[in-house]
Amino acid sequence: MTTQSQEMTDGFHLVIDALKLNGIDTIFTLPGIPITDLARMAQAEGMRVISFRHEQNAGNAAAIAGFLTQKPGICLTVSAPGFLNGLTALSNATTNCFPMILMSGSSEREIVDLQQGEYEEMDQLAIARPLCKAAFRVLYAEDIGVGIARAIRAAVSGRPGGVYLDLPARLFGQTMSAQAGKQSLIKVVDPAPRQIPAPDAVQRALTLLKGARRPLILLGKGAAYARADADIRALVEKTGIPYLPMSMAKGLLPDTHEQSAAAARSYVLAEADVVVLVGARLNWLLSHGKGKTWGGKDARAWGGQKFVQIDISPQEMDSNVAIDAPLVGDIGSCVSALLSAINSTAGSSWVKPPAEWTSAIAERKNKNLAKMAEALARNPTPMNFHSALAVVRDVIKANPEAILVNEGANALDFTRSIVDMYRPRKRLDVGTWGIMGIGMGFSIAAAVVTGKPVIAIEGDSAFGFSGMEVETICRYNLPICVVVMNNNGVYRGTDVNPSGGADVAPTVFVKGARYDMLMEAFGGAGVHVTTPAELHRAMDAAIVSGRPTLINAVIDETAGTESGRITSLNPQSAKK
Ligand code: FYN
Ligand code: ADP
Ligand code: MG
Repeated sequence: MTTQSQEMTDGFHLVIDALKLNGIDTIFTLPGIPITDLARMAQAEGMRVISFRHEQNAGNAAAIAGFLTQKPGICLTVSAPGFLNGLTALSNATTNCFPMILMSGSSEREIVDLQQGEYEEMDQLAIARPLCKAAFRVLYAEDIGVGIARAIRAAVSGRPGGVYLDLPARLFGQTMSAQAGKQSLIKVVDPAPRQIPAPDAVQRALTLLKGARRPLILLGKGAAYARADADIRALVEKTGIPYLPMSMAKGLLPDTHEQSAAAARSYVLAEADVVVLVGARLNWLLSHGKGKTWGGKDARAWGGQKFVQIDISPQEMDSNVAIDAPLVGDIGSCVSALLSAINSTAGSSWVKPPAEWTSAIAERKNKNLAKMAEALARNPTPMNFHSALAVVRDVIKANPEAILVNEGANALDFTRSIVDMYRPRKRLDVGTWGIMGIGMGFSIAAAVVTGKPVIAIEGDSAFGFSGMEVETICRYNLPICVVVMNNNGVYRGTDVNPSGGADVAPTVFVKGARYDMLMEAFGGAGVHVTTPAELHRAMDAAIVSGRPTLINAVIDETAGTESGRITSLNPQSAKK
């Protein structure tokens, strides 16, 4: 009997073996029917299994682990409700081009399909399909190897994204001979193949760039993901072209770099004549490449600039405005091809952009930097976003290896422009959707996969979406310092109920809430601060100790603005 069972394997083990064979060593999960034993056995087999309090946070963790490692992050959930909780994260990952695999257990197919009222009945595959890059189901143990190989390839090849893998409960117990099982597994060869750009496309881009008088390079999170850091820096420095980082591309070059045009954003977008997009899309965050932001005559008019777009997805081209020089391929290959072309055809004769352009940018930039320095130097009572974030800026400067997670409205927008980043992939935020709820999931995964300290700057509203995961942070004793920017509400804490009723206004929370005590409840360090000096001490202590810490930073409740810097997207009634 024993010898026979040693020769057998089952669905549980084949899933784990297939993941391990492909170098995947971590699972983000919340155990329950039918995947409890899968989580246990994965841990027994040496995988890191991080167990959360809500699947959406496990899903966000998997997504950002994918972004940080270029391997698909794995989120494992139970059926129907657990699956749905993970689905928001899967969909967000797909929108942001983060590679992840949501693996969910599912209930008995024949009952689900006849809608006979199964436990957690749901046609999960059909629901997931339109919300992710690819969706697969495995019915037989011998197909687990193929299923996982397909999921990995779909997640990381081409434009990365989210993949759903449906694992029916009955699959896990299926047995087969251990040897046949082993042979059924696939070690994926070259899961994210390089995509070399066509030489004529490189020449077209170079010709356009050479004719530019006011060129601009725009770096997006695709550029951060691609890990072509040295070549991207060389491209910027060799050409002398000013660059603008999208929020998660901050730090690809240090924000203090003299060619950074971040503090002259409005000026460069409106004035540039040739713009090179590197892993950034012309979506809402870039005003769709048109309108007044881009020097267009009215809200819908195109500006006069020409675009080079480097992207792995050919379909991204012309999505909003005409792309004059599409450069399709992986960013590493495209940037390196562009660099070689610059070096060989232009050689030492590469002409840097006219001083007229760079000095006009410097002038705008210095004006904004001076204005900012003034705002940061004030020390009002109560503390406001600026005085608190001046501290965060100094702490990041002293700890450039720390990862900054950031969500909220004002807490997001002020942090983005105040806190300089110095290293690639250190700033993780709400991304393409402006989603709230990524905070603790991103923080936990960042700490787990990088081992670096994490600082999460959270609006008090944003924190609420994933706040229960402070227990998870304590349970795994992670070096995460959460700073809750507590201004008593969404945007501000000052709204009043216009009807005069007893309920508070919909944007207002409990005044003077003590989020620090939430962390203390699970054995972490909770600190309540009301001044920049106290905040600085608490953050330094958190970094030195590496202990889970939550700092409740009391911010002037009148300090925020409606929707931060995107007020224009929040319709307001004209009827008062
Ligand atoms: C930038 N700026 C600076 C600096 N960096 N000034 C001084 N010092 C520094 N370091 C200037 C910059 O030139 C701009 O001024 C201004 O500050 C704002 O710059 P920012 O933040 O880079 O750009 P902006 O205009 O806010 O960009 C638009 C955006 C951004 C859509 C890309 O707002 C964004 O990423 N938003 C995400 C919002 C979101 O998802 N929210 C979650 C939902 S909240 P000028 O050049 O003078 O214009 C729900 O309510
Ligand atoms: P941001 O929000 O910072 O502007 P986006 O997420 O909108 O960035 O854009 C990222 C772009 O990068 C996407 O269009 C995606 O196809 C592209 N991309 C992601 N990874 C790579 C890669 N390795 N090579 C080329 N393009 C990539
Ligand atoms: Mg708030």
